[in-house]
Amino acid sequence: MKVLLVLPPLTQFNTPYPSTAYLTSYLEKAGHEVNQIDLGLELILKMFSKEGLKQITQEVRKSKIKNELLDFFLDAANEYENNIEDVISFLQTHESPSISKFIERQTLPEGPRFIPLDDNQGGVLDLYNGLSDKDKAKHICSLFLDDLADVIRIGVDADFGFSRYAEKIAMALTSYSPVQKRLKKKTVIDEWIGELTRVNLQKFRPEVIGLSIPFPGNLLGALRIAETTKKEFPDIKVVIGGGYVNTELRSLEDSRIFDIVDFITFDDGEKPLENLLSFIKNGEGSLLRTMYRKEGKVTHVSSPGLHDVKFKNLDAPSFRGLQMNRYVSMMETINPMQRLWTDGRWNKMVLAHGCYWKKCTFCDVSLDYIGRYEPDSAINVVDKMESIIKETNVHGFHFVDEAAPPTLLKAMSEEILKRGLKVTWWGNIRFDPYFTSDVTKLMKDAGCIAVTGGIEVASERVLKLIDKGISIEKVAVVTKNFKDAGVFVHAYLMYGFPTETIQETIDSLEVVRQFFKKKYLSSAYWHRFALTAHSPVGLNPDKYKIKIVPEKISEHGLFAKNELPFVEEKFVDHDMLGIGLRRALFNYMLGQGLDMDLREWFDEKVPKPKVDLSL
Ligand code: B12
Ligand code: SF4
Repeated sequence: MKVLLVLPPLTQFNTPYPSTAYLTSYLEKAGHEVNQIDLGLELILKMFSKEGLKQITQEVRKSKIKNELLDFFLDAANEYENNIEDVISFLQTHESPSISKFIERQTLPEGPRFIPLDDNQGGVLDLYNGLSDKDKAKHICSLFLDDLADVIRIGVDADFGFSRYAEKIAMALTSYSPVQKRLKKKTVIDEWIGELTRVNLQKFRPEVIGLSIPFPGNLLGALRIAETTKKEFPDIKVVIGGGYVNTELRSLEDSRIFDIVDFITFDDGEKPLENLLSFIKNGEGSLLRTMYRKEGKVTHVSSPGLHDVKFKNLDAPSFRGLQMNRYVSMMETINPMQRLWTDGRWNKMVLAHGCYWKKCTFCDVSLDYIGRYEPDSAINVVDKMESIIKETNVHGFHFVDEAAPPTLLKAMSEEILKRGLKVTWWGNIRFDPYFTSDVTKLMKDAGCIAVTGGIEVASERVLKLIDKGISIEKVAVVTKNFKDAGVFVHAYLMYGFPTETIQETIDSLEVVRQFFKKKYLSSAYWHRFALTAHSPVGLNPDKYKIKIVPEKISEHGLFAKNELPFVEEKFVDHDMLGIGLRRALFNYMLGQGLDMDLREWFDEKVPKPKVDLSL
């Protein structure tokens, strides 16, 4: 069958997300004619073109919103329009005759996003001065786009973000009604998504369109594409799948989404989609984890005897059709670890299905994409890397595992070195004691440049409750090993875990301060704990002394279910810590304030740290 797989707006625009690449590779082998497109990238390139900015200018004028940035933008509209294509071309190719013009800072209009650079806020200018000319130009061009993104958010569409579209609507969406309402409203961005859908459907003429929805910030974009398809090309069948669907739509009762979507599949898409294509072609057949509307009711079918393909038997993902050289790199921050998310092109690839640890109590371990652990072999992995390089000509890899298995990383590094393969790579790990100084050095030699991983909390009591299987002392050793090997480390941190006290969060910050001071960490991010339905805490709330607050379900039935509202048995005002924690991290990442009393980061009174840790 003729299938068009689509990455809907908006995920990221420096490199493609890998879901359609995995599905393309599998379905092509099964004999289907498959094309894939990144509509997020197409949208961004349309928006950030001379024509696109002209339309943005008109919309801002029409909006009549009174705002200082919008006034600045309208005054400088010609300069924005005349420079935008030069900026985008430089961020795509990393080459431009205009590099020196950009860094002289006389060419591009400079809005509020340039203030930290002008005022040397947090030492940003000092860090900027240490960059190469190319990186300086990249930073300047990124700030130029950041100002434009603010203009679009304020003057055109509040739902716009570089890596998410209308994410807020998709959060804790128990009812479909807000989406239905939002679909009725059309901003210029929605018009563009519709137009790009039309153009691609006319070009590829598929019988089936598969929309990948990895994150909440892709839901509206995907449904806009679905709506346009159903309205203008009613014969094309619309299928959705992806991380958001796998996590949030499992308990779907509301059938209204089937006005614009024909089928939903859950978990790995290879086998369900293969079966669905033959079901669509023949009007009958067996289905795997597939939902559709039958006689007005949501029906979930999983025929007995059908199974997923073993992960190690899958071929390398195929990025064919996703033109790597059109992706746009951004360097909004100067932190070398943070820029990895938005700068450069990375072949995204999975080393193992699921997580080898699968125990953390806040994590969705009961879901297939975490709970079913199936690693690939080192030889297979490196074969796949070589095959992807041939296709994309990109030698950088982002391993998108939940927590890459340490033994496989070691074996893979040995295999890369044995074959003399020149690659750079990074990915998410668990701070496992297996990462000794020998292993981290080996990884570095094989091209590892950075790792990310969850420390979550730096309190031994809460770490036990989370069942992360690590201790602060061990994390200190592992992060030091990476740092000594020359590998950047980014830590995910969490505050507000049930029963966690303010003292424990403050103690965590003290540990984090010491880690930054020792340069064990290059960057970090503090998340507020969120209770999710498929995590051990969500499945067993009493054990964690919380009560889930029942939600009102609309008369049409439940739409999404993931994040759950809850109350703790003993109230703790975790929220008052958020701003101070983020303020501290922002400064630590710039190497500032590492010797300050950490209570100064907070507006409210907080206790002195009590943690006794000498690193
Ligand atoms: C790596 C990762 C990240 C990385 C990289 C993200 C990126 N842009 O590439 C980072 C750390 C940056 C990240 C950030 C976020 N992430 Co994340 N991330 C992941 C992770 C671990 C792997 C994603 C991946 O590449 N998988 C590999 C691909 C091949 O798998 P896949 O997309 O699931 O596709 C398969 C199936 O879903 C299905 N499928 C996919 N599309 C389609 C389409 C059709 C038609 C069909 C039939 C099937 C199908 O078939 C595919 C092949 O089997 C997943 C969890 C997981 N294990 O998947 C979470 C996950 C996707 N992330 C999640 C979230 C929430 C986020 C954030 C929003 C967090 C936040 N609050 O900021 C951000 C959003 C970032 C963004 N806009 O880019 C959630 C999404 C669930 C939800 N509630 O919607 C997940 C599921 C984890 C979780 N349980 O919390 N993430
Ligand atoms: S949080 Fe990470 S290490 Fe823990 S179970 Fe989930 S994926 Fe595995």
